Amino acid sequence: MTLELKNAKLKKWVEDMAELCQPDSIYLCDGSREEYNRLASQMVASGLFTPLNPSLRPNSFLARSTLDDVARVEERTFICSHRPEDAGPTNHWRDPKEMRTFLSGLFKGSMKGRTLYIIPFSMGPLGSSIAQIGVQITDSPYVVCNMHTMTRMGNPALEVLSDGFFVPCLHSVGVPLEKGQKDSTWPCNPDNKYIVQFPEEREIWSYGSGYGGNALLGKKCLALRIASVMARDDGWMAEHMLIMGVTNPQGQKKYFAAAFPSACGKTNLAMMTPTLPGWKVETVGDDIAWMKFGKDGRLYAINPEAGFFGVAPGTSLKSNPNAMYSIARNTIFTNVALTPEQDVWWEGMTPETPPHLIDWLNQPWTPQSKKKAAHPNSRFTAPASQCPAIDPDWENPNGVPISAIIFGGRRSTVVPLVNEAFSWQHGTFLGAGTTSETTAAAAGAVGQLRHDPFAMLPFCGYNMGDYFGHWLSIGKNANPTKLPKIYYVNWFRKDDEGKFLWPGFGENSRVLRWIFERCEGSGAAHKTPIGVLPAPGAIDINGLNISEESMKALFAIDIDKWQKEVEEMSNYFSIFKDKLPQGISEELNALKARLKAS
Ligand code: SAT
Ligand code: MN
Repeated sequence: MTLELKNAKLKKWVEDMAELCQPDSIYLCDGSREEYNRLASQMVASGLFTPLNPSLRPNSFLARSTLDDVARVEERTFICSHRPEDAGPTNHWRDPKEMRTFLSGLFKGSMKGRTLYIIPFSMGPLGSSIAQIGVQITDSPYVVCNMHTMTRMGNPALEVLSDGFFVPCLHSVGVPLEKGQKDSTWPCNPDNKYIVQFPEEREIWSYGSGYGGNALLGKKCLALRIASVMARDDGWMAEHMLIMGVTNPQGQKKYFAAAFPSACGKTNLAMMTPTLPGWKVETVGDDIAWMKFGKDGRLYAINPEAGFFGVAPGTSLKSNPNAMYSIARNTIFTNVALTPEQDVWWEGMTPETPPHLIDWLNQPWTPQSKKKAAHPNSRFTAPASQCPAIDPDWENPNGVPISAIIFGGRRSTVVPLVNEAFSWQHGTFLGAGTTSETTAAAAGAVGQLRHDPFAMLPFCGYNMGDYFGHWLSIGKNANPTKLPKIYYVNWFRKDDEGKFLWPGFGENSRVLRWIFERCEGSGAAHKTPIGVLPAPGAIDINGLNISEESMKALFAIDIDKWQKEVEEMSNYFSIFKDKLPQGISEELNALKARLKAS
């Protein structure tokens, strides 16, 4: 092999992995447009990419996966820390030595008949002191093209790497090809999926899946699971959060970061078109935030990604016009439906359902069909730079200063529209107590209530109890006046008939406005047992067709239900045993006492 790799560790790793995986050829990605086009043409030829109508959606493609490779697989995701207690009760742990031996067996010869692609990539603006370099080895050209959009990759990343540190990310779809064996259009190995993180070694091995967070290893595996461990060790934060700039009619601007579980509307919130006159929202990121303290003592965030890997269903010109413009060209769609005009379609995209489609499984479809035309977790991969609402500072290597952190989930009952934490410690408790109804972003049942602390349940690379502790220590070591204020929101509360009480989408600007005002020291509020809620009338509902009764219901605090909630929470927290930090127990007890006294 005569690869020009001046980083000795990289050269050795590539050589070792090539020897293990036995690919037919090896290719070092340069990150160029030409390279993307070439691989896309190859995938068109292989049948994996269907080119879309260039006059409707230039330079865009549809990919279809198989039925058994449509989402992240949390059951097959492992944290292989040296000690099981460092993975903690919310992760699947395996002994790193045993796992390495096992994986080496799986990967042996796994790339036979395929090309091994080397993708050097930067998570974060090239050269930013907050960014990290990874190198992914993969045998999937689909992954390479997605990484082109989702990261800054190829020669520029290799230059930044120089002879420095990188996170090795090994990926194979797990389908070696014997001589003459015909490839399937979406090769994967559904019975042998392994998404494996070695946190201490900062290493990732992923086998058997070609989909999303299982295969684009810069995203959940590096930017969250591995980065959360780096952040713990080095005093920063790697979070499952969107980052947005909010400007008021006077032209003042603040940045918020917000954590919601997968498929709970982070992309919609990050790109929102406010209905409140004169307010503006700009997008820094829609999924992940890395935050470090600046010299001025404030917390600064970067978006480590360069693209959006967003949920397609429900996205429309009405719900999220900025997303629709972002995906107007240069976009890879995965598992959506195809129209007779060779454009894409999904449930909720247009007011009217087209009479004839080809569904995501490549079958003819009509509105009479029982199944959905697009898979509920179908996705678009689009360059962030194409978003009309992209923030001018989205690639600022120093990040943007964060004034508020927002948590939320899908809760049809109990949890009010918005709630402000009394303090950083109380806010940490609110984050730790995040619960949400499950979505199609992960394999498994949909709509079941589960604890998802900080929306990080599937993404925390270490013991979640220690992660709570890390949040508390961030607060203890900071100047409290410089720390972001913390909020908990719930757009999804329903009335007794099961109808959403709050219109959501652009109307959420009304809640953002209150948060903005609170950060300024204004915004009327009153203390309740669960936190600081807007005073009646403090949320601007001018021009909104909502009854007073609904507004009351949105903020109702049912003490009995909260007492049950607390009981349930304390059961949940008991799984962390002695890893549950004192700050969290203190807040739990304080909440109990406040509820009792009310
Ligand atoms: O498939 S991904 O993990 O990238 C998307 C998500 O679940 O948030
Ligand atoms: Mn996500």
